[in-house]
Amino acid sequence: MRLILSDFVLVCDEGFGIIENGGVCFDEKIIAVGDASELLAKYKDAQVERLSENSVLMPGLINSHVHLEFSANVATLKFGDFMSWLRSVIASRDELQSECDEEMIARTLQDILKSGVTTIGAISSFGLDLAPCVKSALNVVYFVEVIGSNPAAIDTLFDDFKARFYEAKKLKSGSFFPAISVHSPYSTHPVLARHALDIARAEGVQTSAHFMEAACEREWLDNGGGAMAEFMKAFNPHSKPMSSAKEFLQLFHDTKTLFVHAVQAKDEELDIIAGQGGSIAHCPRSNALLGTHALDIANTAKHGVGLTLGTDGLSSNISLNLWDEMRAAIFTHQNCELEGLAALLLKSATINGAKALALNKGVLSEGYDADIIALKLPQSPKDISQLPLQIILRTGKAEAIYIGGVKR
Ligand code: MCF
Ligand code: FE
Repeated sequence: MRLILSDFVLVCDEGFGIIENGGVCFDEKIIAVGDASELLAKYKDAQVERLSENSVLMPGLINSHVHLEFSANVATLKFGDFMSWLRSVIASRDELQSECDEEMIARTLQDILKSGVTTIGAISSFGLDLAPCVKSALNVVYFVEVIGSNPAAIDTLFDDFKARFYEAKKLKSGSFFPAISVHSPYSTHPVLARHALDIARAEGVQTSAHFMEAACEREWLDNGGGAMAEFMKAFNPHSKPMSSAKEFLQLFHDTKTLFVHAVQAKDEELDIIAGQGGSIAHCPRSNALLGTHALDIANTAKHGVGLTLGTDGLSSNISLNLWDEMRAAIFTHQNCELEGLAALLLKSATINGAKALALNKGVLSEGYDADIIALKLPQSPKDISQLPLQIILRTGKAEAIYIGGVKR
């Protein structure tokens, strides 16, 4: 049993409690959180460590959406416009895949861990990331991707998906959770999506989908027009949207799905997501680099949709550091009140991420998994109400990391 004491403890519960001169007592689970002197008096057998000045303890961060298999991208993919990006992905997917090996993914996972992220939601398109994810100290919710729109190829695509999913299922553990991702409404045939989601419900695994990422996706699904239509019609002049946005969401009934991006989602679609108990993965830097719009985070909150935070892959980002992502979000959402925004971002990266991924994590409270990070600020803010903001502005890595109570 360890007892760690710090200047500040960020509980990351619903009320976003902050304890000054606090501590956390834990083994593999959290035993108690509270005032330092009270914990010292109560847990006399604990191995005690007092962190240095300006220290913060908080739950390990959760990056709810990342694509590790695209980690070789630096300047191969075209940024700035969603359709140009998509074309460049299709042109360079094989090249990027061949440049990325298990070693690169293992290194990427290690960097993610050192930043203070203890859990990721990883989209797996090919299965290249399976072994490194299983071996990693990180908790990984491993979303096996199903994708493909050609009706004639549904059986083959489904067989390939099933092979990847059941391979992952064999490796399920206390830190590796197989899950299912339906790529998107424009890329995945609804029959294929339905089959995959039947497996998700039968196996009781988490689900995710890219949804309403770009204005051209909106236009294509709503009326079969726009820049995405031009792209689709180059393959097949008779192509039509495979489902409406609403029909796509309805495929996810009886699942609590993590919908990624959703910057173009309409109010009624947010209501459907909220009604299903789903969440949104917000990836602000990906949205900026692919020329889509900033998510209206006040509106998602108004509709009762839980907000989580993701970096997306290096396919649409310059780092997989979730602190960088939070800082970018601070500069993106200039219409939000700053201190409230900082607290919302930290909740998105902890409690909300854990809820969306159905994990007993993300909060420093009795009974939760002891996934804990220690941070060190250059200076403590004079006014404690600025602490969440200062943490986001000043942190790039964790000083110490515990996963399931084990120091990493
Ligand atoms: O989230 C970003 C942008 N939107 C969609 N897909 C991806 C993103 N980053 C990587 N992807 C992958 C996706 O998983 O790129 C492929 C899929 O395998 C795009 S579809 C040809
Ligand atoms: Fe993505």
